[in-house]
Amino acid sequence: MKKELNERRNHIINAWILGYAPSVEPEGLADREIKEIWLYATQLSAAYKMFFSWNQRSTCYIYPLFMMGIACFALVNGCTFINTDCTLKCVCRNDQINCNTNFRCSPYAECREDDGIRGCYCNEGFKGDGETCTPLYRDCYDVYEAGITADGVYSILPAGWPGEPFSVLCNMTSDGGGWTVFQRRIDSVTDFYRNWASYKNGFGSLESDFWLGNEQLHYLTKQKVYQLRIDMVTSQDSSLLQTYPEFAVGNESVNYKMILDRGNARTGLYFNTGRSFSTYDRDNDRCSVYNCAVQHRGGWWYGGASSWCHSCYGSHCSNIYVNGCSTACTDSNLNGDYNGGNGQTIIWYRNAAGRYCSMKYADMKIRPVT
Ligand SMILES: [Ca+2]
Repeated sequence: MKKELNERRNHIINAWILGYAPSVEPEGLADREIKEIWLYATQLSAAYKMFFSWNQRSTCYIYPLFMMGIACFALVNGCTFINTDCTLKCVCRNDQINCNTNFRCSPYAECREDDGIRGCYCNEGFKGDGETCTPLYRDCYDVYEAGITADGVYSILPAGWPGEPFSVLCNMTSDGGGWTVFQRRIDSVTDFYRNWASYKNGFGSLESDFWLGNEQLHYLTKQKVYQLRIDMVTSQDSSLLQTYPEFAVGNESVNYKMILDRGNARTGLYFNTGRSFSTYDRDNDRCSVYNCAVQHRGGWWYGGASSWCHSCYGSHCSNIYVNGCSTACTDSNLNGDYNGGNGQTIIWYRNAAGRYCSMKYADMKIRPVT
């Protein structure tokens, strides 16, 4: 019995040494030990083939050992090898091979051959050994600083962010680039009349309309001092630009309160500064009569001067109806209905004389103050 076992074992091992795994499980392998050897040899054979060629251009060398009936590779100089699909990594220490069959590439890495060496290589924008990859960038400005100057979607990980890296849209063209875009309106496809959780975590598509998420915005803006830039196009095709020297968003416990240095601008967000965020299911505005997010059809930092929030919101408040886009809680709301009616559309405060209504394009973006 012992002799027979050894013969089977040698058959398997010899097949493996020749560079191929026995493709069909040999008959009569009821014995648990032999079966394990076969499985092991199958797993290692791909690695063997690769390392045969690798060996020719490396100071490391390999040779088969037979220890306790199990064939293994030995490498010197602490070399490692990884099999074809990067599911097996073997390391040599003290002439002993230790193989990790649980080895896997990071979700942010690719299994490939690079310069003749197979392994896990972190995706662009990540760094690490391939098994663990962490993002290089905390915001789009980091991406820009790394020499990547094409507009597009990149993966970032803001400092302290508790979750996985997430994708952001980077604007690399406006005023030199490096802007992390957190809001955009292009068309009416995406509904912005959403609840608290939706605004908290973000919604929409980075390819078109979206809100990045209040959580993301909070973690982003607490990293550094950020400036805010808003580009818009009115329904009459006029381009508008508004910048603010400082912008930040608090955490959820303060209802994502917006902190803004309004600079000299008495337009746009002037009266929204310092206000909490509200949605139709979370009323944090200063109006006791109704929920401004319901009135204005979108999550926003509602609030204004103390005289705002008119209890007579409706047909009798002609004094607050300006330019056909009446509003009761806010001078500006870029998250209103794309094609909304009075008070419910995308509004931007222009000056004492009125507002821009039904903006056809808007985006909001931040960049560190340097
Ligand atoms: Ca209210």
